[in-house]
Amino acid sequence: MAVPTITGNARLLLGSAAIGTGDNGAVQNNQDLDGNDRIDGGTVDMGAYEYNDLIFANGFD
Ligand SMILES: [Ca+2]
Repeated sequence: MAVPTITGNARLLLGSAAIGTGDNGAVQNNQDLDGNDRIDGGTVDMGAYEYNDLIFANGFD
């Protein structure tokens, strides 16, 4: 059986529909795959990475 693989960059971009649309109740780690806070802006983002805009490092996203 083939195992799915991912190549490339799966980080979210500004304007992504995945930003702020995750389920905070499903979060199992305090950090994303980059080691950043898993919940930024009050609601987790969908996917393995939390969107982090350095301009809004104070919590807005
Ligand atoms: Ca977020």
